[in-house]
Amino acid sequence: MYPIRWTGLCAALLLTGPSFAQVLEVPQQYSTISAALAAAPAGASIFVSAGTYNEQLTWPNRDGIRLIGLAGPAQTIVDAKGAGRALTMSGALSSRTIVEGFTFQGGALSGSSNYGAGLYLRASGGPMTPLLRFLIIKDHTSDGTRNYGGGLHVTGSGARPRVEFSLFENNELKNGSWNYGAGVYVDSAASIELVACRLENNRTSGGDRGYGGGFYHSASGPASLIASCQFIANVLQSNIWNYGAGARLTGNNGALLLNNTFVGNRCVGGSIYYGGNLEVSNRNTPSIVANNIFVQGDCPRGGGIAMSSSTYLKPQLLSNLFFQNQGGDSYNLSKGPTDLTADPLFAPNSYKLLPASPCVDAGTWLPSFAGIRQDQDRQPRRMDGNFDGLAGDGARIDIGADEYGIAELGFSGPPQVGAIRTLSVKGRSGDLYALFMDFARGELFLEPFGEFLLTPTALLLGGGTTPALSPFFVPNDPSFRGLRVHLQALLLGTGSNVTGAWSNPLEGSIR
Ligand SMILES: [Ca+2]
Ligand SMILES: [Ca+2]
Repeated sequence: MYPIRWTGLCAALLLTGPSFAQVLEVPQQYSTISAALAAAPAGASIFVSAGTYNEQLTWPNRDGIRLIGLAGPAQTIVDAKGAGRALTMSGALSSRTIVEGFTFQGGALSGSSNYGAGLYLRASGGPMTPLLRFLIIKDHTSDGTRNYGGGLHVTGSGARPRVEFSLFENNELKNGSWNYGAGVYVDSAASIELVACRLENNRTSGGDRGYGGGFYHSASGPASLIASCQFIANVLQSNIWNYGAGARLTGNNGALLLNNTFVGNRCVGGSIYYGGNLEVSNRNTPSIVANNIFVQGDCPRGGGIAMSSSTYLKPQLLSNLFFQNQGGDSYNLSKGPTDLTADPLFAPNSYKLLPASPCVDAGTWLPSFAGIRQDQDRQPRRMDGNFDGLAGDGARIDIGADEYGIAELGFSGPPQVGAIRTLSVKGRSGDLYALFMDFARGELFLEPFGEFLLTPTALLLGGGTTPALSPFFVPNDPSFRGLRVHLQALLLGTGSNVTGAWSNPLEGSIR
């Protein structure tokens, strides 16, 4: 075990210069998150300590505010307590606007037109492209005539939020003539990047239409990107039409549905039904459905994937895997020539791949896959999972939401001025590793190692052999607070082939 040189961090901070972002603290300086949001200038960071905040948040139309739950979503909870919606964002906000590390729960709407019981994002006066990450969005309910979006509703031309590493769970749309998108609803002018999220046990019940238990998008604008997500046990149980219990992709324009894992999504009851795991029906441009796992879906017309009419455009199907779908793997369309039928071999009690899975290094990579470079457990996509290096198939993307990998980087806690944290690097015993740090994110494919997610000017902090535990120290200077640091380790195999794999990247705001 070798120590990681923290002097590299000090030098880097001196060279780069800290950002001097203003920091507001809840509840130390502001007793409520709402008060801090109202007071925060553009570009400020709001650090929220662990606790339950019984509030309904309205975001100000000022760009670049970062709202960070310091202890993470399990301990930092915004509860609307059934009084209405949990979070409303309306205006023009860029990706410098960040919401990270919260649970949003307990939203409830019951009027005739219910748009987003949990979160509502509307573009107005410009693009709406905030970054939402490490969120739990659960237990929101909408009960009325039009129920559009239980967990999240995205609307307006120019709206394209990126939502990543977040859980949508147990959101419900009830009794509507229209129950669209119990987990996530995206309206026709808007789009979304939904990456490495999990949508589980979202459902519609009663009423006429249940469309999209996990996700619904009827698109006339840009293609949405849905990648590395899990759709698990979402249920449509409306009285007449149930289309796409896992997801429904419809409207004029197709979506990019890449590397997702669908398990056990079900259409229950009703009289007209299509697609347990997925219903797809686009008119002008087809959806691209590649590298997805569709297993154990249940619907009398296509438990795996279905089109509600054979006259719509057939999606482009590439390297998907089907297994044990009740009602058939496909309905109104045929599987693609590179699709597989096989047991995906999930690890016990998870949807991660075992090393012997037929999904490992078996996917198809297309240039249009930009933006899916991390999997469910934040490992980079395109890794050499079978460690056959340049002598074999190199770093190929896996099928499904999980990329199989053995390199893991961990932090004992968020970086803090004047504090020492412990970094852990895991690999096989005796693998060599090198650790890199940066102040920005990048994307660089390096065969045969896969995706490097820092920039070419990242600093080499040190290295050694795995497993390793090493200190990471931030100088005791408050001007470093709010600065974001990014770390990633490269694991180098010691076999005969030249090969290796990148770890998950770590990133955090210095507190
Ligand atoms: Ca791989
Ligand atoms: Ca993984």
